[in-house]
Amino acid sequence: MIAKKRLRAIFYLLLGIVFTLMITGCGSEDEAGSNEEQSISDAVDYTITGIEPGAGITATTETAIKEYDALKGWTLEQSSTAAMAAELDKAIAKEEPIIITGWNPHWTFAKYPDMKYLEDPKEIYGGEEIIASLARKGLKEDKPNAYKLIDQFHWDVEDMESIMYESKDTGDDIAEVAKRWVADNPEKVAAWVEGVEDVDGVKVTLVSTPWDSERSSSNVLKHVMEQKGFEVEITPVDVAVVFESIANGDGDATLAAWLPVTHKKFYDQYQDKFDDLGENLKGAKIGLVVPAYMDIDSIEDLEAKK
Ligand code: PBE
Repeated sequence: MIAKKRLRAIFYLLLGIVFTLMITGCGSEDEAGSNEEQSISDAVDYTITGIEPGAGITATTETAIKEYDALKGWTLEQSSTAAMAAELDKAIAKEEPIIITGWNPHWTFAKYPDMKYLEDPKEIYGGEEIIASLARKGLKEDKPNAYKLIDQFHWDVEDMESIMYESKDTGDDIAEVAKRWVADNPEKVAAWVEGVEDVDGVKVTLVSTPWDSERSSSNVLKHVMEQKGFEVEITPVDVAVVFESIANGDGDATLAAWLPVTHKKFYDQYQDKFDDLGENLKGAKIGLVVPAYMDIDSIEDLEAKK
């Protein structure tokens, strides 16, 4: 009787073991199978979702594709910042993989705090970027008060972001939000206008780029300058045209130069043809960015297209 019970127990134990082995065996085979089928590189079709062709980050990403073996055969899809944001929304909604050209300050990181920059061991995208102000040659002599104010303008990442986020949240135009920011930040503004005399309708052209970051800075400065009596026009153009027009004197100044990496090509090209007034913001950054749910950390974890 006892022997029979023991036999039955052993039988069920063995059955259990066989069954467990079958299940775990199948499971790991399945996983291995799906891993092989779809790498991240394959899943994104060896494509980086980019922005405008005229952006510095577009040129920098073309360089990255040339420099990294892991990016051989990859495509940078160029369209617009809005189209890229729409692709990102779609991918995140479905938890699908996507690789974008991303930067700070930008509202993406407020809307999706779980985004990460891919490590860039070759430092193609550099480390910390600054945003610099440039003035045309002769502005200092022609419009000394404008030059002084532009030279004294600088603020923090948080200031710029607060305008971008508020515009995104409320739907109010950045120009309008910038005006409110100026009213709400009298101490910062006071430091910029220190020693600047009031003028009577002196015209100033600020050349800028179409991104929210530069629309924020340019509109803030425009509003402060108008309070001092300047008449300010903001012209949003491609990065190449920003540098060209400051170099040839068509534009008076810009607050939109991302350095030392993002706009290096243009900076070097026109280097001695403008006054570099130094940074107006520290702590900017560019790179390849992915949602945190993607199991990847470095550009070198990607794979060349076969
Ligand atoms: N950006 C935002 C621009 C500069 C500001 C990083 C997209 C670029 O030229 O790449």
